[in-house]
Order: sequence, then structure tokens, then C-alpha cells
Amino acid sequence: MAGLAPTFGRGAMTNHWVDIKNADVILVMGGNAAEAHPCGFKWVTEAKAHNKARLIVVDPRFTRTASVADFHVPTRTGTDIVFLGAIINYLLVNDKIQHEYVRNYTDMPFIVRDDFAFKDGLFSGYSEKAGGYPDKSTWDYEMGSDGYAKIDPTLQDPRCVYQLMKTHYSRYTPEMVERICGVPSDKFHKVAEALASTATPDRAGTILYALGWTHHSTGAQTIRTGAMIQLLLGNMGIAGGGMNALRGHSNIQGLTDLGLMSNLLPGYMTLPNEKEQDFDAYIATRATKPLRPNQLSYWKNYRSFHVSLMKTWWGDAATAENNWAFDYLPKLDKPYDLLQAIELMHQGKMNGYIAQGFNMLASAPNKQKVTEALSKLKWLVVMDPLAVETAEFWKPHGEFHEVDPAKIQTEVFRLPTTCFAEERGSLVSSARWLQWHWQGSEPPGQARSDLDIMSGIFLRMRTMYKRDGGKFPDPIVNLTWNYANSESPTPEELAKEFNGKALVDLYDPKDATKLLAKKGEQLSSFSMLRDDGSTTSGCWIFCGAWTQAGNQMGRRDNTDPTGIGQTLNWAWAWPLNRRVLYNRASCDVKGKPFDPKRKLIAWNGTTWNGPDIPDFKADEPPENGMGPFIMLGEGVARFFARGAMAEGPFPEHYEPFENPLGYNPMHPKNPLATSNPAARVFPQDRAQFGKHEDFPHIATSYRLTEHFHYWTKHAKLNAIVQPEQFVEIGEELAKEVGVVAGERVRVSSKRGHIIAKAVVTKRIKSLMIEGKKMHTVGLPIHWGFTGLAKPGYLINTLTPSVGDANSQTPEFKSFLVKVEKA
Ligand SMILES: Nc1nc2c(c(=O)[nH]1)N[C@H]1C(S)=C(S)[C@@H](COP(=O)(O)OP(=O)(O)OC[C@H]3O[C@@H](n4cnc5c(=O)[nH]c(N)nc54)[C@H](O)[C@@H]3O)O[C@H]1N2
Ligand SMILES: Nc1nc2c(c(=O)[nH]1)N[C@H]1C(S)=C(S)[C@@H](COP(=O)(O)OP(=O)(O)OC[C@H]3O[C@@H](n4cnc5c(=O)[nH]c(N)nc54)[C@H](O)[C@@H]3O)O[C@H]1N2
Ligand SMILES: [Mo]
Repeated sequence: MAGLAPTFGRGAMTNHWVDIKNADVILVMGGNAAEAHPCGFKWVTEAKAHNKARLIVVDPRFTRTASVADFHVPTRTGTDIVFLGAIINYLLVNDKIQHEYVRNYTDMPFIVRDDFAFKDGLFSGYSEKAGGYPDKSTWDYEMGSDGYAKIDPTLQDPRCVYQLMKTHYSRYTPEMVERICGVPSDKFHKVAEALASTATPDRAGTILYALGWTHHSTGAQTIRTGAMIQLLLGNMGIAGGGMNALRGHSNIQGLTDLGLMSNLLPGYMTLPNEKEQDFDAYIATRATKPLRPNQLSYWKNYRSFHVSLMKTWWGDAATAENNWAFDYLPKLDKPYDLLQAIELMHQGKMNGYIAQGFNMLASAPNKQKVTEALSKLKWLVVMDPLAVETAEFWKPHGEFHEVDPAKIQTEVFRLPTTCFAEERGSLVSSARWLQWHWQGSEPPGQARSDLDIMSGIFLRMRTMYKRDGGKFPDPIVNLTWNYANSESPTPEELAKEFNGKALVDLYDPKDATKLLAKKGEQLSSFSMLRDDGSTTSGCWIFCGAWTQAGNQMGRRDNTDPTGIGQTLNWAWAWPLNRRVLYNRASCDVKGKPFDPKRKLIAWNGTTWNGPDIPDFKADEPPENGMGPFIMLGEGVARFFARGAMAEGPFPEHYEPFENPLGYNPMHPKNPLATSNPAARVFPQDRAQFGKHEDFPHIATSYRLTEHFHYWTKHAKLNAIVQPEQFVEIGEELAKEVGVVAGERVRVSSKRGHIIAKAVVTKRIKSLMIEGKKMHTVGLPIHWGFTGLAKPGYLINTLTPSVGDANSQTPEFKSFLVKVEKA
């Protein structure tokens, strides 16, 4: 089992960094972009300077982003669905929605099945025994005899999505926001009014978010709630709009794009599960059919993407007869996310682990559990340029890390790697741009690139399989490995492989005389991919990045013909260089831009034309009624997530697993609906949750500009600017526990304690929650026991092991502690 740094958040920007300058209203909620994305944040500054944009920040703390905002709203962590749900309610009740947009481009008119229900905080299909929703069949539309979903364009049918949504969010009132989030009604209304001002076609609003939304057991649903607001306002697909996930590590976007998650294949295809042994059935469940007449449902091409991937990986060994080597793919019995991996190690069910660019002892929740888990491995490989905490987990480090090496049998191998500055290749930004970068310096000492190390391991494994056989050697011995130097594939060779090529002369299926690509040529679009084994593509969404014309990612022409940031010749964006996803929705049904100032595309009578690349069928006449959301069978966006989410089709508020009240004010009488019923939680971890009676303070953890996680403390200048661990507490809490700035505090949770200096600040205010005064404690994450900065405790000594129901991302941002004078 290999563990690459798992992605702790997911998604991408629907728009892009430069486009933020086109916004009239910017909501930063669940992130601190000025601090964690300081380069990209300049586009917020541009919007304020040139567009008179209003910046609103909703964050438990007064952050560096808040310091330049027009308006900051302190809130309680883990309650954003209440706040956003109340915004939905506000927009619906006050009729602040873009009518033409929602009627034509969303599922509002769709009729939902009769047996779908929501009661006492739980949706139909819930099973207490299974601990979640084993049966989601009721979360679906009513289907007509013609095979299409039924709709009511008048939106009057009580079972249509619009009516159900209205009822669902009617419970989300400003009063509930005040009680649950601790946000007074006047502050809530100021935010609601600002957002509502973008419901008109001539105004745009954007939402920027990151970990303050993802690091919760309800993370994915919080993001959905934000997206629902953007849809109601007609802000998706337009310049200056969108849902913009600000990703973390410089290439974490590339990591998810290439499918480096336990359940993914490249290009957001998914691995089969254990029950999916039949190839055609596997394809059929993913190649979704249109749910309405004339819709594109682009995933219908799944087979072409999939077969092209298998031809890339296994070449001649992938044939029509063996279903393109479908048997070579592992079939998942369960998701193997980080929390699962730690649990399996902890149960002694894993022998070895490769931590590649991943300091898991520092970054994963519940350090004690991680230490015990690592101690049960036979071997651990750490691939990193630095001597990080994970590689030294077996060694005592005073009060910061107490272990007994005599009791740990794990053999640890450290393989020193290069880092980004010592290699060339492509990095994918949050904006989905693939940008080529060039090597800046030579690696020191014996450091070797990850590519060389992984190739070395692979080639030696292949030799052993060839020599000794084994249970199922085929996937290893038949893997395509056509690199000039097999010990050291180049980034160029890999980039070309991800793009894909023709394996035969490819002719236009509609015109047999028209040659599209000669055998061996690089392809220019994923529309050329075939399901008959005649094409390859290692990642279909990257098809177009390295064509016959060469490396598109290295392009550096920043010409912006219309001045709205559409620099189509700078780098290359997936898919097909489109810069704003769903840009068809920036035009009315006739194909005329809603706002000519912000034109992205328009219909000229025969085709759709830019300044952006149409995210649509380029020659599809508007009168055919094809919707803008071409990846969905509906062709329109979903308010009602049919079957897609783990805990229900409409986002609902559930409390964090360590809950400062002991109940969920939305459902005080139903303990089953206190916290997310479908969250990732193992029985043993449940026993390690603390109670509010013992741990009365709400903790959240976050970053500082001066450090990058746990490795810049190895760099002298960073270690000088932020030398020592600290804990931020508000003035009222400081008074309560009797400490002044600079004194040491002990912060404990059910899982352990840390001791650090107190920073007493006005930036964190106490909140009134359900009539009780509550305090938030701020924990910067950057310190540990290796490096040049002053040694400190790992923050994840304190955090609970529990994850989001959909992404399994740990709940790092909301847990309970007790602060005392040390
Ligand atoms: N300098 C620097 N930059 C970085 C990084 C770094 O380590 N250093 N790390 C990178 C990585 S990997 C990532 S993922 C990104 C993360 O980028 P961000 O998500 O912006 O970073 P964080 O500081 O973890 O958290 C953001 C904010 O969320 C707030 N918050 C906590 N809980 C809640 C909540 O329930 N609701 C709301 N509305 N807000 C909440 C916190 O107070 C905090 O201000 O940054 C990247 N950029
Ligand atoms: N409590 C709490 N915990 C958190 C978070 C939080 O907000 N609160 N944030 C979470 C998030 S969003 C993230 S992303 C994680 C971060 O967790 P990690 O990814 O484990 O943290 P980093 O310190 O960035 O570790 C990356 C390592 O990669 C090494 N490295 C750099 N370049 C290369 C290379 O080219 N090859 C190899 N092999 N290694 C390289 C670096 O030296 C570094 O040690 O932490 C998570 N943990
Ligand atoms: Mo991250």
C-alpha cells in the first residue's frame, strides 16, 4: 500500500484566478486567501480597485483577508450550512433569484419521486443499523414512460425540486443563524443583501473557499450549499462568478486530475468496486444516458476514455477479447482513504507503507493513533528531501513526542528526493491551468527524483515477477514502459503519454476520406478518442496539452483581447483550454450573453464563439434546447443531488462530532441527527471523542503565510520570521483562564495535550450560541520536533479521527479542547 500525500480538499476553480477581477461581490468563506494564497489574492485587490467590488469574509477569526474586507462576520466553526441555508431561504423568500437562469439551467422544474422524504433530520433510506444510507433509490426523479425525467416548467407541482427546496430551507431562518452560528441577524442580513445584489444579469459574484469548508464532517455538503446559492443568483458559468476551490500544494490539482486517490482513475473516472466484475455493466453505470431530450450527457463517452487509458497502460495486452484488460484493475471492497489506511495499520492489517512527499505523523489527525499505527508496520519508506517527523516517529523527542523505540519493530527507509525547484515538468493550478516549469538548480547530494525512484522500484519488481511469477503477474509484467531510458522517464515523455496519440490512421467517423491523425501522431482533443483500441490517452482531460504542435503548457503569450483575463495562449487549461466552466450559461436560451460587458461566448448563427472556448458543443443551435451542464444527464445543474451524495440530496446541518452543545439545535430531539449520519468514523475513534462538559472550548487549526505546513521550519529564514509555536485566544477567554500574552498555556483534548505560548488577541471574539457564551481557540499548524525552528508539539496531537461522509477529509477545523494556564 503506497500513500501519496492524500488530497485534503477537492474540486477546482470553475473560473480562474485572473477572472476574480471581474467580480462585483466576493465572498471568502471557509478560507483565508490573503494568507494561504497571497499571489492569487491580488486579483481580489484588482476587483476592489477597478470594479468597486465588495469583499465579504465569514470566518471565526479576523484574518489577514478580513483585514482588507468591507465586512467581516465572525461565526462558529462547523455551522456554515446553517448560514448558507438561510441565505438560500432569504433569496427564495425575497425573490432574489435570476429567473430565466434557474428555470432553464437548473433542475428546479424536475419532479422528485413520491417516496422521497425528509423527517427529523434524516432522509428516506436511512438505516440505523447500517449507520447511514444503504438505499438511496428514493433520492431520484419521477421517470416518465418515454424514459425521461418528468418536469413541471411552471414550478407549481408540490413534488418539483423548487417546491421541495423551498420547504427544506424554510427552517433555515436568521433566528437559527443567530442561535447556531452566533451571528446576529443584522450582520447576516448585510451579507444576504450583498449576495442578492448579484441576482441581476449585469452583476457577478464569486465564492472563494478552501479548508474552512472542507475540513469538516459535512465539508462536501457545505460546498454544495455555496454552489446552490451561486445557481440561484445565476453566477455559475459567467465571468466574475463561479465556485472557486483554492487548492493547496502547488500541484494538488494535478494529483486529483491524475486520479491519485484510492477510488479514482485519471480524469475523474472511477475504479470498479468488488461487485463490478462485468466490464459492460461497469461502463454502463458510468456512461450515463441523457435524462431529458436533446441533452449531450458527455460521460456517455466513458468507454472511449476508459479504453484509451487501458491502451496507454497495457498496450497490446489490452484487447477487445480481454475487455481491454479490465481484470488488471483492482476492484475495491471499500474506499482506501487516509483514515481507512491508518485504521488498517492500527489493526495490524498492513505490512508496509510508502509515504511519498507526505509527512503523515504531522498532517494526519490523532497523532497518538498514527504513532501506534506506524509502529505496527514491518517497513515504512519515506521519500522526502528532508528528515521529517514521519521518518523519526520511532525516536523519542522529549516532551513533544514520547515513544519507546525498544517496542517498535518498524524498519524505516529514507529515500532523499529532489524538490520542485530541482526538476522540470507541469504543475496544475487551482484554475485547471497546466503550466510547464523549468529546472532551477541541481539536486544536492544523493537526492534523486521521484520519477527515478519509482521507476527503479517498478523495474526491480517487474524483474522479480518475471523471474518468480506470483499470483497475478500480468498487470506488472505487461505494463507499457516505452521510455528512452527506462530507469529515468522524462517529464516530456510522460506529458505526451497523458495527452495520447493515434495507434492507427484515424479517419473522421462521419467522412471516411477525412484523415484526422496519422498513426503515431499526438491527438489534439478528447473528442478523437475511440473505444475500439485505436487511440491512447493516459488522462483524457489532459488531451490537447501536448499535440502535434508541441507542448501547449509552455506557452507564455498573455495577450488578453477583451481585457477580461481570457489569455487563451498562456499555458493550457483542461478541458480543451476552456477557462470558465459551463460558460454556455453566460448566455440566455437564444445564445445572447446575459451581460455583454462580460461576454465569454455567444452564438453567431452557426457556431459558438469566444473570447473563451465554448464549454459546449461548438455548433449546437440554441433552439435545440441543449443545457449548459453537459456532463450531467439532465443538461442542467442540480439543486437536488440525485443519489450522488452520502448523506442526502439537500445539504442539512449536522454538528461537528465534537459538539460544544451536546445536541443539534436543528433536531434537538433526534440524537441520530446530531452529527452527520454517514460520516467516516471507526468505532474505536468514536470512543475517543471528548464531551463539552470536559472540553468546553472550540478549537480550529490553520496556516500562516510565513510557513508551508511542516517543512519550511527546516529553512532558516522562515524559521526566523515565525520561530515558535503559539496559540491564539481571545481577550475574554484569556481573562477566564487567567493568562496574559506571552504566558504558556496547556491545550488539551480527549486525545492529548500541547503546551505553547499564548497570543491574546482581539481578532477572536467570543460568540453567544444557544444563549451560552462560547470561545474559539486558534491553533496554527506549522510546528513540530524536526527542523530549525524552536521544537514544538504537533497540533494533530489534539485532533479527532473522523472524516467527511463523501471525501473522507478529516475534521481538522472543529473540535473541542480545554485551555488552562500551563
Ligand atoms: N503560506 C501558506 N500557504 C498555503 C499553505 C501553507 O501551509 N502555508 N498550505 C496550502 C494548502 S495545502 C492548503 S489546502 C491551503 C489552505 O488554505 P485555507 O483554507 O485558506 O487555509 P487555513 O488557514 O487552513 O483555513 C482557512 C480559514 O478557515 C477558517 N475556518 C475554520 N473553520 C471554519 C468554518 O467552519 N467556517 C468558516 N467560514 N471558516 C472556518 C479558519 O479560521 C481559517 O482562517 O493553503 C495553501 N497555501
Ligand atoms: N490539524 C490540521 N491538520 C492538517 C491541516 C490543517 O489545516 N489542520 N491541513 C491538512 C492539509 S490541507 C494538508 S495538504 C496536509 C499537508 O500535509 P503534508 O503534505 O504531509 O505536509 P507537507 O509539510 O507539505 O509535506 C510535504 C512533504 O513533501 C516534501 N517534498 C517537497 N517536494 C518534494 C518532491 O518533489 N518529492 C517528494 N517526494 N517530496 C517532496 C516536503 O519536504 C514535505 O516534507 O496537512 C493536513 N493536516
Ligand atoms: Mo491542503
